[in-house]
Amino acid sequence: MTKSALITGITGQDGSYLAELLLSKDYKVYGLRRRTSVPILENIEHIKDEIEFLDGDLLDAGSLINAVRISKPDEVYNLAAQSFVGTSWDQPVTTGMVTGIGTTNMLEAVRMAKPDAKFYQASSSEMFGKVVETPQKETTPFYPRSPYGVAKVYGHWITVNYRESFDMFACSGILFNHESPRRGVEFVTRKVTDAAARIKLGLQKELRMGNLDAKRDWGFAGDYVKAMHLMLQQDTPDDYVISTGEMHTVEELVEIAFGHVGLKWRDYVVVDPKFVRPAEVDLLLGDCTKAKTKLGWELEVGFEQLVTMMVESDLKKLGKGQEISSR
Ligand code: NAP
Ligand code: F7E
Repeated sequence: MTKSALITGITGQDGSYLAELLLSKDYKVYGLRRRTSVPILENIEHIKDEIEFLDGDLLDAGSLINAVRISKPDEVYNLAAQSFVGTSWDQPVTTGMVTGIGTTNMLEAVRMAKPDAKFYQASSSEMFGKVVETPQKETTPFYPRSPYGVAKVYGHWITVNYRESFDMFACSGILFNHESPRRGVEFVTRKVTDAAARIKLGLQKELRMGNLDAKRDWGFAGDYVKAMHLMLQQDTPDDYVISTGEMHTVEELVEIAFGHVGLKWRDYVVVDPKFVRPAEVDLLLGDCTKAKTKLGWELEVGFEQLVTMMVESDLKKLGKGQEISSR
């Protein structure tokens, strides 16, 4: 029988890859979409006719109950969030409400309208923040370093709590940074690949950056959404770290992106205190042994391949005159 899934955050990077994956598996896909003055459909333009959109917002509990009632989903993927760490210092309350309390609103909607639906929560490696051990795994204590990280810790524990309180099939995927050509341009990978392409094409002169020493474990979003789906195909709910197990600095990222278009990054990159965060997460490195062993999850795209894929995509978009507003 055809399964159905409700995805919140369908217009975002992960929502678009997950929708593609589920459609390829013959799911009926419902997407929760909030009202915007102009439609934000760039990431899902190619599949929008195959998705049934439901209006709603994580801050509006009634709209979520309604969406679950209409879709009667077998699986719910809660991907919606205020997901940019930088903005979480400028809008800590919104971030706490959407990224934290929004998770409770979604869990309550499922509990009331379709309690046997399997639930996925988009937890984050940002919960490890100022890391207390390396590499980080499912048992590593949390030490969030931003309002975003704090909100995600809340979302994580409320998901665990609903699993334990109401016997719901609720899983948290603790995903490390994952990127793609569909990544928002404010995140460091896409900011760099977009700038390398613009500078190459003569559309930009320099790139202003924050901390080049930060280290991250970066993977490809297309690989990571497969792990989300696998978590909900298990017999019992659990939490899993999803990562590559490889760490690179922001400087290495810049070097690969600029090198790919034949430019020396030092000629263009300027460190600007404006992009240095009030509290930094210096390094993140995940141990995903549990996901590999229990889910049989495997990575396909490596770091260099990811960065060059993104630069190529940006060159193509800009070459076609598809301008992305500068930050
Ligand atoms: P993203 O591209 O920023 O997408 C976020 C989505 O949430 C968008 O569809 C956005 O809709 C929606 N949204 C925001 N506020 C909402 C609200 N109040 N009500 C309903 N929808 C709302 O994020 P992503 O990279 O795909 O990440 C997906 C999830 O995984 C997020 O929860 C993120 O925090 C988490 N995560 C991401 C990573 C990563 O490296 N990408 C790692 C770990 C965890 P609009 O289009 O209308 O803005
Ligand atoms: O920063 C440093 C910055 O904004 C990565 C989100 O998806 O992954 C993401 O959060 C690093 C940080 O991602 C610039 O200081 C230097 O150390 O790309 P980012 P993030 O903060 O790691 C986690 C797992 C999530 O859950 C989040 O939703 O890069 N950095 N210079 C810079 N970062 C940005 N954005 N811009 C700079 O100019």
